[in-house]
Amino acid sequence: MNKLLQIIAVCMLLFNFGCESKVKKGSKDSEEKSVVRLSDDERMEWWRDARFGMFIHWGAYAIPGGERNGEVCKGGAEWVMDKLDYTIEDYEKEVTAKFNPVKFDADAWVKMAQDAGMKYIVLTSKHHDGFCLWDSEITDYDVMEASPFKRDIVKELSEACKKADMRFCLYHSIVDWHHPQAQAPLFPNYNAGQKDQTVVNPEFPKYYENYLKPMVGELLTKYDNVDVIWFDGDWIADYTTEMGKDFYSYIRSVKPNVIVNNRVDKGRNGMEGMDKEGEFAGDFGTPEQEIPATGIDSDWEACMTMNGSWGYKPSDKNWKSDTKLIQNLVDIVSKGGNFLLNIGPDAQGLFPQESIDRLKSIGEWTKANSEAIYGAKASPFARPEWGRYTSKSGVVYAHVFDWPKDGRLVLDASIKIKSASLLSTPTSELLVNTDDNGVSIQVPVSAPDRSASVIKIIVE
Ligand code: FHN
Repeated sequence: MNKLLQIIAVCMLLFNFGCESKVKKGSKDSEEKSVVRLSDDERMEWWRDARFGMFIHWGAYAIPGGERNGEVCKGGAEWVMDKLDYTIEDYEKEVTAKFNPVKFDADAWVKMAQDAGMKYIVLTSKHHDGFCLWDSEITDYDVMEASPFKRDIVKELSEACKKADMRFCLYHSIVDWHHPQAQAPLFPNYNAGQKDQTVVNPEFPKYYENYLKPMVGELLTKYDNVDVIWFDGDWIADYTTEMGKDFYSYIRSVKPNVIVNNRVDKGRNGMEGMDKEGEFAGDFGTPEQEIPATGIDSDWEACMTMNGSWGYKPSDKNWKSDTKLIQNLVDIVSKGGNFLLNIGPDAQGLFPQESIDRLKSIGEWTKANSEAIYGAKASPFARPEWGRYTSKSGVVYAHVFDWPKDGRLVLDASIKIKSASLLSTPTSELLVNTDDNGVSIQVPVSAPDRSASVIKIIVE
């Protein structure tokens, strides 16, 4: 009997049964080993097709909403710590220690993004105030230890995205006003390092190596569906191009197919969106609150607020109209970019009603016109006076913002039209006229859509 047991034991060892080092099917180890390193074009493919994403600026700064003792801060409310002169201790006590957004519902957020036609969500895991929205092993200044909320927000949103087949991405600030080795000692002007590039914290390299870098590693391993890391705060002199390049290759070594924005390095000219000439790390440019005048022959994403603030700021009533936001989306796609539209949820975890209303009407438009946006490319034709063109192979989409009063839509003469129809009613073909004055399409008297009516043109 003993002999039989010995033989079984030897066999088990030989065939690795029950051996701990064996990679179990479906385990994390096996996933890591089976990751195929995609080419850059393959890696960027989903992002290029997606065209439209939701930026979410959320943190404890939603509590003051840009106001302190009756004073309203200028600009974004997420800057309140710097703008309204909180000491670190005051901010911890008056802001983060009160963060308890009990109405936060990750599934509801994802649904609103999805209904609006957005294909990815970028959540602020840490903004410049340094407060972390996940359960971190690296710091106590997180939602679990420093706030009464004690729910891992990154985890809840990551899981909600997984369930809904929504791409999940994280914004992460290089600047940190709370960490003593970053810029914190500069109270009351935490942002001094942006204006004066001689202002540095000599300890910053330690913050980079022992805090910032492992933190992003933690996010990438703890939440396995992070598809983009969106950096910000690259402008301080403490952060160097060597760090940027090291950071980029570290991130790709942890997760080979993740996409990283250009603010991981120091390629931008000041606060400009696109990189200057040179060798810089990063996969896409980041124009902010602006749309480039013309198309750009590289990947880019314009991020924009709906009012003037990234973080929740109830005093800011300067909301862009739904038409403006829809036309911005079209404008951006017609120039080959992506649109990352921001929401600043309130201190309870709810989207502002003004944002909800806009998301709803954007969603109605994207649903009806999805074909002309997702996977669409920049137009090869000059920008028409009445709107924009987007294109796909063999098709040009005319997005008409200003509907012609005479019922005659004049097109670029170089478009060789096979047929044209309204995207909303594809069965009724529109009459095409080609004469000495160029090419035009006969359109109905009134615009089918008040924001942008789309005409699908099959080309030769
Ligand atoms: O300072 C931030 C700002 O608060 C916000 O996060 C935007 C989003 O792109 N970026 C910074 C300024 O460039």
